[in-house]
Amino acid sequence: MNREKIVSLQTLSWFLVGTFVVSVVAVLLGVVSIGGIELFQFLQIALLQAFGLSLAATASLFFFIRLVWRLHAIPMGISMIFFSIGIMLFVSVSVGSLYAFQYPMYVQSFGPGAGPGLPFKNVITFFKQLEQFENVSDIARDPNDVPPPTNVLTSDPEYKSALTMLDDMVTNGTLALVASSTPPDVDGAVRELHLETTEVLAEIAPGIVFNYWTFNSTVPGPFFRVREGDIVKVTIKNNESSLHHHNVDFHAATGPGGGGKVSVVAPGETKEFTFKALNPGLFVYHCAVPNMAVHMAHGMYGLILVEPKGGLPEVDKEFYVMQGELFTTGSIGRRGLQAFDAKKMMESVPTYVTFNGRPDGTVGKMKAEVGDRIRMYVGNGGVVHNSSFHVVGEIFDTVYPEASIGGAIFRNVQTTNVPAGGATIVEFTVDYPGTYVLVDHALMRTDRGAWGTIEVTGEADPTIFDGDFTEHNHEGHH
Ligand SMILES: [Cu+2]
Repeated sequence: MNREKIVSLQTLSWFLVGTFVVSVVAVLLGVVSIGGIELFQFLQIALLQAFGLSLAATASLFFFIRLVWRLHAIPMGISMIFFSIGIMLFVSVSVGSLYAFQYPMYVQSFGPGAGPGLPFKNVITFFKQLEQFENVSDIARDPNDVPPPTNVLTSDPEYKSALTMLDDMVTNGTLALVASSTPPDVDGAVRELHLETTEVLAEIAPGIVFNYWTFNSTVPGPFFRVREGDIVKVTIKNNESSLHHHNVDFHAATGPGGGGKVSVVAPGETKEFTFKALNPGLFVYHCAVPNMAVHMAHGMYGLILVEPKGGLPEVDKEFYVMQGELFTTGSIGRRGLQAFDAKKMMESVPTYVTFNGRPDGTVGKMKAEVGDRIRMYVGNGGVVHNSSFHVVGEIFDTVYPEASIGGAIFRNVQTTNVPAGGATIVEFTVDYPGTYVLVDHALMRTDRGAWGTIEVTGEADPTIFDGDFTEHNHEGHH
């Protein structure tokens, strides 16, 4: 081995080490200059992984160069260069360059409107504006957050004063009997609904952060309640901090795009529109700005109940649960800031399936007493799976299939379908104390987060259920 060769080998090695060190510093400076320390903290796991991978790559390159040198096998090195060129050609020729400059790369869509991929510049903008996003401590909407029936809270001031007057008359004995809680139905009462679209940061689970897009900063958005024949006046505002346009499509509305066409709001903009609630039922509302699936898979969905004239039968408890899906770049349980993964969405493999925005979103929040009649308003934001909705240890004595009101009623149902972009209403009476677990009975999804609990307290009636509740180790791993 001659001296010149050894010198140039050393130079090459130092060059390799130098390149590695410079790249590490450049990446760190780049991250901090784009999104500050906050971005660095969010990305620390990914950065550590990238560091590990490039360390390994540098080391193997170091080894490889020395091997080639020792064996005096320059042609071997050249063949490796051609090997690399060949592989690159193979990968790039089939997908073309059109979708290479977006995130994720090469995701093409044949749907109407824009595809689910984002131009790289949007990704950079997101990182740059990271600190302006609101941090929401709990993204899950409380399942108890159901407004009372419309006849209790009529928006018409004349009805309110008339009801108060009648109530007073009953109290002071002027009037002996009056059904004060059910005013006659009015056609065309005006109901005002307020929506604010926001883009926020919140935890999917401890340490796992996602950029949710929401209606009123929870997932699902607020539960609205109107009555058949009402005039629904919708105000939609897009928060100034948003990076995207949003809108709302009410499945309860009859009109172009369910309101979607007239409600597209740029960041900071507010719009109004009205529709008449012609059909009773429980309806999904959602953002419909292209790419629609992308907006819904960030959390932009909710439910509106159009009560039939005369209302629904009275119950003791009403709960609001909505299934949804999250697609993150990291696999399930991976910590740190998780970017939305359009590729997983296109391939229909959600990372998380949720009840109310996150795994555990409804766990421990729904409570009832033995004897309570429960009604659950259950919706599904999709964007992939229908839900096989089931409450373990209960039977739905009444189901409004597909949330149809005025049509067939199903009796004594174990598991009911909640289509993506649809809903159901189930009713049952809790007869025995305990924790009742609600699931999507396509049970793989339970492990991805699709479950919740209703805790029932009260007297146990052994004629309904009896058994030995002593705990055993039944983990099943042995
Ligand atoms: Cu949107």
